[in-house]
Amino acid sequence: MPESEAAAGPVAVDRETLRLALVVGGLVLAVLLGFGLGRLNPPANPARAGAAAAGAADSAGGDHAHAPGTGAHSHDGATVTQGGGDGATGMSISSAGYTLVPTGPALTAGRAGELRFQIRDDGRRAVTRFAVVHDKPMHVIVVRRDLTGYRHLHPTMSADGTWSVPLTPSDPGTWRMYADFTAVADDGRQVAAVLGADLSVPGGYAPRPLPAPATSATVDGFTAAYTGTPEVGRSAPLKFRVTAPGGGAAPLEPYLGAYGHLVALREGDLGYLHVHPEPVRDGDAVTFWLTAPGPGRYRMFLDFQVGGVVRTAAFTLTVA
Ligand SMILES: [Cu+2]
Repeated sequence: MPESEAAAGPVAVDRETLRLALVVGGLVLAVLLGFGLGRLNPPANPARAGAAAAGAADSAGGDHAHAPGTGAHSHDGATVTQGGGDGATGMSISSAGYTLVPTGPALTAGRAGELRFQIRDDGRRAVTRFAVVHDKPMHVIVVRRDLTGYRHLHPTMSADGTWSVPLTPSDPGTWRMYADFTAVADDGRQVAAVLGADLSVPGGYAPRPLPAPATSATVDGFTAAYTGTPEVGRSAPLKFRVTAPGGGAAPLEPYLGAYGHLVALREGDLGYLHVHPEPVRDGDAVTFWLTAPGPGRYRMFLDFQVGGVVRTAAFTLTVA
C-alpha cells in the first residue's frame, strides 16, 4: 500500500496507541471506524476516554456538521481548528499554524508528472506526524478552477515530510489543490485543517461552464442519485443511491471507512466543505450530512467503489 510509508512513520506513536488500546480498547476501536479524529493519539488518560467516546457516539449519530463559523472546537479532547470564516475551508494556504508548501516540479497538461508538497508548522519545519482519518493520513483533492478534472488522491510521505503522488493534469489552466489532513503536534494535540494552493498548468485556458443542477449523475453506466435539500447554516442529510449498469442497487464496497466519500466545492472561491458520512447504510442508501455555508452553486463529487474500482459522480447543486 502506498500509505504504508506514511503510516509507518510515527512508530513511537503507534506503540503508544497499542499500550493505550489495552486501557481504552473500545474507544480506540470506535475511533478506528473512521469518524472523528484519527487513531494515532487516543486520549492521554482513561478519564478523558468518556468524553471522547461520547464524541465518537455523537459522530456515529451522523448529525455532526459544525455550525458555520464555529472555528476551534474539541473532538476527543484535542483541539481542532477549521479554516474559513463561514464553515468552508481550503481557501487559504496557511491556517491553524500550518502552511501548505508545494515543492514539486511544474506540471504540464497531458504529461505524467508528480504533485509534491510539504505541510510546515509554525516553526517552518515539515510535519511528519499525521493522524489517519477516513483510512488515510493525507487526502488530496485536485480540480481545475472551473471545477472540471476532479481527482481525489492519496499521496505517500517520505521521511522528510514530503508528500508525493503521480498527477497528469488533463488540460491547461489554473488548478486548485487541497490538502485535507490532521496533523499531530509535538504535544500530541491533533489539528485538522484543509489548506489550498493554486497550481499553474501552462497553455490556453478554455473554462467550461458549470453543468446544470441535477440530482443524478451517470459514470461508466452507474447512476448515482440523491435526495435531500442542503440548507444554509444547517446540517441536512443527503441520501445517495447508486444503480448498477444493469439496474438494481450497485454492490457498493467500503471506501475510506464508509460506503462513499463526498466533497463539495463552492463555485466562485472554491471553498471546500467537509461532509460527514454515516458509517452505516440506510438500506442501500449512503447518508452524508452537509452544511452549506451560504447560498450559491456548488459542485459535489461522490466517490464510490464497486468491484475494486473507485468512480466519481459529480453533481451541480444550487443552494437558495
Ligand atoms: Cu481521501
